[in-house]
Amino acid sequence: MPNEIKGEEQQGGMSTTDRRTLLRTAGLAGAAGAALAGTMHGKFSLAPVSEAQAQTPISMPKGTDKPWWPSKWGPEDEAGASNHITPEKVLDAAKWIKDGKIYKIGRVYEGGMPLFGPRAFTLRIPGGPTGGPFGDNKLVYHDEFLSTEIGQTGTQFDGLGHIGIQLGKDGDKSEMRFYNGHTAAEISDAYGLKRLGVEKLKPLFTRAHLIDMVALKGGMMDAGQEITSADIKAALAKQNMSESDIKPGDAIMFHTGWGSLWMKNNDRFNSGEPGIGLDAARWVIEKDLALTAADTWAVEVVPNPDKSLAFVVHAELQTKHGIHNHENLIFDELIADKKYQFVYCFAPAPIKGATGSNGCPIAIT
Ligand code: UVW
Repeated sequence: MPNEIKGEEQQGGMSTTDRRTLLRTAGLAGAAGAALAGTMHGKFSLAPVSEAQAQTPISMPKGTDKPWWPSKWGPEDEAGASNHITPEKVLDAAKWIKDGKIYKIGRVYEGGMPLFGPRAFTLRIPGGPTGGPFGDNKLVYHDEFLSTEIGQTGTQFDGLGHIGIQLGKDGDKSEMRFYNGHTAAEISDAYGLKRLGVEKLKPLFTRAHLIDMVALKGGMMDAGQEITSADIKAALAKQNMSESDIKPGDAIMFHTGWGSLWMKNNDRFNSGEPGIGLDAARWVIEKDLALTAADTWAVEVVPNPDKSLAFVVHAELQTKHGIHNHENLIFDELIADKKYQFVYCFAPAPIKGATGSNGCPIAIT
């Protein structure tokens, strides 16, 4: 995150300087000396909104006007919008499976893929083969060693402990708040998050609506180009889909064309991206959706049209509403087959205390 981005090295094409400049600009404007005095909820037991609001002090960071906890899923909840996935929801989603075709909508993980800032992805297989031969049958085997931010590289599903908002002074972990008001002081640990780890999420199996922004705009969108709720409505109409068919707990996905730069022009891919802004985020919240996704590395527009804001859609959806986010997906085959509605299926890797998950999401039609 902003203050932790160090070094001038080039990672996956984008220099960390570029991203740091972007983030510092936003950080300066957003850190308006917010202080939240006396609103600490007890350890893991959260104050009701009314009490928290009553004690809310004068200033909050830009983009935040009031505390966002407890969540609609209860003050102890750590599963966020994955709670939408009930047996009824699964059965309803399954009605969309018509031809039984499965599309992989995740990228292949490999060295050379674009990475955010100084993140790394390094796979090694020592030996070759790693071990053996064993027994008279002379068995040999390979094991890999992987060094990476496992939930935050390549196709990545953001967990609820990933994004928080600093409400207090710099360095005050007791007022760095995450989903459901959990603080960095409570959850951060060098050996994995003590709360909000990705293992707490329920597997997702839900109806997904794919918005083809390339078709709507007539070509690949550009960095900094915002997808608005009006764009979503226009794309739905163009694709003969009805807005009223989008139900609570569904997923919305955006094909912007930006993914065509993947490993072809990592510099440009990393330099920013098209995506949803706060207007579309409010539409997602109003619809009570479970997940946003896109063929980009953040799903949201970067830079934000309001240059003082950084990853504000992440905070709005994930931190404040527990709505999940899946980044760096690939929709080319679905688009080619004109499949805009399908079942999205993904079980986050249950790595205790992890901030997100790698893995291969699938679309079933
Ligand atoms: C950040 O970590 C800021 O972004 P992302 O979730 O897109 O990796």
